[in-house]
Amino acid sequence: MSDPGADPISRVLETVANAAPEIRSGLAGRRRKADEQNPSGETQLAADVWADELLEDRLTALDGVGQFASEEREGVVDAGEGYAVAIDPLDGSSNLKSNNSMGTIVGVYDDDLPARGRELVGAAYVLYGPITTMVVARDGAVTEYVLEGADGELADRRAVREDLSLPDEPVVYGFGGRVPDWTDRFADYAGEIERELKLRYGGAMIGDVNQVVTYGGVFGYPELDSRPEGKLRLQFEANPIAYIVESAGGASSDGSGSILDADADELHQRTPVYVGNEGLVDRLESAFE
Ligand code: AHM
Ligand code: MG
Repeated sequence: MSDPGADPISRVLETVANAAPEIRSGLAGRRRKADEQNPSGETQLAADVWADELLEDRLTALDGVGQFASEEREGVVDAGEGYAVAIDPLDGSSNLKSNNSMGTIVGVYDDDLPARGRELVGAAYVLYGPITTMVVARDGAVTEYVLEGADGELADRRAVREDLSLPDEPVVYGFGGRVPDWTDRFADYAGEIERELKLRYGGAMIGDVNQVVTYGGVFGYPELDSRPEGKLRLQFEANPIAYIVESAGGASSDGSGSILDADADELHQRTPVYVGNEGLVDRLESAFE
């Protein structure tokens, strides 16, 4: 997020940053269910639908954005010529009921969707925690900003961590899914990690990944016995997070290789996700061989 409006990728990232204070302040009145399901079959909240429409309006209006897609809508929206933008408008929105952290995720692909993570040219997440922060990866560098601003005003963005990289000594881990549903090979790996690191798990990937980015460690939403493909979606969640964590010197895996190398066959396809310090992700892959 350098020169305002300098290029389409910056414009996308700035648009998400500018929308963040407004999304945050609009959450309080939108905790009810929306009587609809998203394409993954999950019940949507009013906040999911509202944030999706707000970001669609703003992002499809930008020059240089050719496609828009979201976890909360079925198909790809054609927006003209340019980059493809994939978003998860409110990641971890089930945390809205209990008033815990949530996020917004954005990935900018230089290819038509669905696309491989290697086609990403920028990605970011907003974390609605006690303060609103945004972690942006571009050109191999990761920056954390604090976002402040009132509704309808441009957000004030202050860089608080530049050239962010995962600490060498990992401290925390967080694994999703119900333990009885974990595969044996993942349960064996998790058992080792539990003896080494401290549990930090809040049920919103952005909150949990930000713990890993801050303290070092590993986050996983693993393959499950009932659902070998896990829960998280490749285009909207896994690829952007893998891009950010790898840009911060960490690693990502779907169990066999970097998430960024996974073939993208369907817009809403799911994938197991493991991200964190390289040594911990390597161990996961070795345990799966
Ligand atoms: P969402 O984007 O529909 O909110 O779902 C994604 C979230 C992730 O943030 C989190 O890691 C995971 O779902 C938790 O799932 P569960 O509550 O099923 O354990
Ligand atoms: Mg999500």
